[in-house]
Amino acid sequence: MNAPIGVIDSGVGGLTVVKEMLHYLPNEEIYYIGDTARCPYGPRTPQEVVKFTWQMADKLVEMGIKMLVIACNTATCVALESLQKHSKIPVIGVINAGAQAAIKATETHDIAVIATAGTVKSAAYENAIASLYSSSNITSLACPPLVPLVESGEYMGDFAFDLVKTSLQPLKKARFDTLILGCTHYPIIKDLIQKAVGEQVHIVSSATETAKQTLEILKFQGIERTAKESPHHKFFATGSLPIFKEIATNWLPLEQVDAARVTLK
Ligand code: I24
Ligand code: DGL
Repeated sequence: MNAPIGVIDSGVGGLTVVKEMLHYLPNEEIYYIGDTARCPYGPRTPQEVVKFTWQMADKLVEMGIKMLVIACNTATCVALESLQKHSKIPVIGVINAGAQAAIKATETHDIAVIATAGTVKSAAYENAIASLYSSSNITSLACPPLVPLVESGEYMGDFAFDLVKTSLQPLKKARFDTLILGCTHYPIIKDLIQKAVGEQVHIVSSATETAKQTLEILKFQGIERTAKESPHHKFFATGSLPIFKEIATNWLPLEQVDAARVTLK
């Protein structure tokens, strides 16, 4: 089936999921919406995030997608269930894939999750992990400074490492052998996070796991793209296009990024 896969996010962070999808599903076509005008979702109320997420999903369904991937952790927490319930197409989010991979990776069943305030408050990772293995010991930590750190572009030097160390300080008291990166932006600073928690900790990126799960679902449903011509991905943003295009071009292994402005209502 040659229809595109829809991917939605609060802004540009979901491009970490797109990058993994380009790797694991190179023949699939992707339509992406980033709600850059209203980003970040992390500090918003669940009601707002549900409304915005539905608006993006509706827009992509109108464009004819065959499956929807919610790349934003914060949006997945509050909107996945209702979208799954009311959509005719398969809908997945980043939480379950991350939770499953953590259960596979852990040897002690002690798992830590770092995420935005919204994601931690929803307890979505705890619930997902507990539903897979009920006696897991889970520690969740909100790290509000880390999204702005990545978005500042200054995530390479000593300042960045100090900020990561300070943000993760509360984990020092916790016992865990596996850490889930429960936010779109964290894979970009994975090396700093690994250094801060120690090399012995398994780090699970929800972005990678979601791309792999997308492939499984396409296969299971028999809706993989069969067209031979290379896919033409389309990107949409609610905010500034030049900034969006610059980040996407810089991040994704694509010659051209076809990006347009979209309004949501
Ligand atoms: N990374 C992110 N967001 C930004 C940024 C960045 N600016 C530099 N880098 N800006 O997220 C968000 C601000 N909005 C304003 C409105 O329009 C859209 C952007 C993480 C990127 C995930 C792929 C640093 C940077 C980059 C390219 C790739 C990776 C990266 F420029 F971290
Ligand atoms: N995309 C969000 C997430 O994965 C991070 C940025 C935001 O707060 O909107 O939770």
